Amino acid sequence: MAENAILYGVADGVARITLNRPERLNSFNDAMHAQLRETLDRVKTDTSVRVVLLTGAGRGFCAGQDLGDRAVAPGDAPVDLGASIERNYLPLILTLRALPLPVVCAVNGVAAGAGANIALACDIVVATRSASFIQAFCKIGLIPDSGGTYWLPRLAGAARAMGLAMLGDKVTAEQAEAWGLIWKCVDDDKFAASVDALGAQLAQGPTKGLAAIKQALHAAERNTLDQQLKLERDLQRMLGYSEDYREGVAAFAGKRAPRFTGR
Ligand code: T3D
Repeated sequence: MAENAILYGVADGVARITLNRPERLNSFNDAMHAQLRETLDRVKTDTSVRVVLLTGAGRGFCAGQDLGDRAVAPGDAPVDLGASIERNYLPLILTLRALPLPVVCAVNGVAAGAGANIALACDIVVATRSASFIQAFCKIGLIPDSGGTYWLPRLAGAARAMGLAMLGDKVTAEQAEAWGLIWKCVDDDKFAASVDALGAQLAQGPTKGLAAIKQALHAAERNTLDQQLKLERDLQRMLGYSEDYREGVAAFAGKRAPRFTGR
């Protein structure tokens, strides 16, 4: 592949993945999707990785699909967008959700279209105060994809979901935080340090426990109370056997900070 559309590096347990097509606001073409898939496959097999950090290069996070690859005009032959979703966006979202690791999205600028919803698919979303979120789909006659119709009503409520999806208004990072779409927004000059600190905190955390939290909270979206209580029992049983649980209790008793190893 000619361009390095994805930058990747692992340091101190943090795998940093950077969408790298800044001149197109990191919008996705097929090559970038393929590189991201390969990168996530590497993450899955690298046992040193304890947290994934997804961000964008330049002034934007991601503007969704590269519309330069969709150069259609009235009267042209129809295109099958379902094939694109099936091949690229659908597996990407499912992969991010299924990774047994915390996935942090550091939204460094505008997140539009699928870019906004890829961010919302991550476990913890931190945005720089000047960032924004735009459900741009309605402006080109489409629906929010990449889980947009799933996240928006769950995170922001039905009324805001409908307004956001039908109007495509820009939501500031502050508003996104106030509406519960994201974890928090951070002043631009403190953003990099804050993201690094968050990555370090999660990378030093009890990795199995964090993965179980992710699994349980996602399962709660479809489970009955009875099913959820049983899942909590099963996960707690599994975690009770972990080295990190023993370390956590010993650290508490010893009045010291725990040294979790992820085992
Ligand atoms: O097709 C399928 O596979 C189905 C799946 C679809 C998923 C989707 O994501 S559909 C939605 C696609 N995305 C959009 O509709 C967003 C389009 N972009 C924008 O609305 C605006 O660019 C932004 C609101 C995101 C940012 O606006 P602004 O004013 O800050 O920047 P800009 O000037 O519009 O963009 C800067 C450059 O990036 C510009 O290039 P230029 O003129 O400097 O050469 C612009 O054309 C380019 N760019 C921005 N977004 C895209 C893009 N180029 C290609 N595709 C884009 N999505």
